[in-house]
Amino acid sequence: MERGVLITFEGTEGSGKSTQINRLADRLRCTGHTVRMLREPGGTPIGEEIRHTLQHSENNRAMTPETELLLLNASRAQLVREIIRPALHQGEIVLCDRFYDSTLVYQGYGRGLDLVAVKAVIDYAVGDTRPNLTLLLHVPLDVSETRRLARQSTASVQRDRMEEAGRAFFERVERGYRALAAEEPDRIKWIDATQNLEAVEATIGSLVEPWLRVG
Ligand code: Z5A
Repeated sequence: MERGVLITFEGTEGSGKSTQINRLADRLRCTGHTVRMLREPGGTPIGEEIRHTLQHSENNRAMTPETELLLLNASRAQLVREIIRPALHQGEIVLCDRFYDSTLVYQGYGRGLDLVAVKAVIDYAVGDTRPNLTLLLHVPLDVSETRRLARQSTASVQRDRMEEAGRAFFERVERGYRALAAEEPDRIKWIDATQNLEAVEATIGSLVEPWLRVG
């Protein structure tokens, strides 16, 4: 039986997912919880190789949406079995930077793949391993773009194929997130991530609190 908690973070680029996962993990560890931080695609040696293929490899320019869907879910199937299930079994709090909602919105709504087919692939990859809580950090597209450009100007950034889609793609992604949040309001919590870091952190803290069991 699984005793842990799986919390996933979703949202467009630059919405503050990594920042808030780090803050939450620090806070939870200070209060005695065992926390596992993961990211998708990736999170295992196999998954990180898939991530490189999907995002950074010079050989990925001809990748089709179907290949993208299958690679993302190959990475996910590995992550679920190698890390997430054992961690939940040990009673850990698993914080995952993106999970299958990203596939629904990016490959389903964004790339336009058939949502029934996308869901079938996801079901095969994750089985009954589902998030207990999903924190959807929302920023408007302009904010997302501004934060990405600011990062690009300060860091040595690798080319990322996933960022090469046009604005219409990201508008469809945004619509996808709105649709998912409306479909599953108990699991998916919509958070205004244009607030300052501390305000977003406080909102996240209050949403996570009911899921905490010291173990
Ligand atoms: N993808 C997919 O298509 N299908 C899937 O199934 C999965 C993924 C799982 C992964 O990208 C790509 O894969 C992603 C979707 C696709 N592509 N896109 N486009 P990634 O992992 O490389 O990156 P990301 O997930 O898009 O996140 P990110 O760009 O790293 O951003 P973030 O983690 O959400 O934000 P951050 O790094 O914490 O913050 C960004 C900046 O904003 C930083 O300078 C912060 O200091 C600043 N920030 C954060 N919060 C605030 C607030 N509240 N105020 C002001 N400034 C802030």
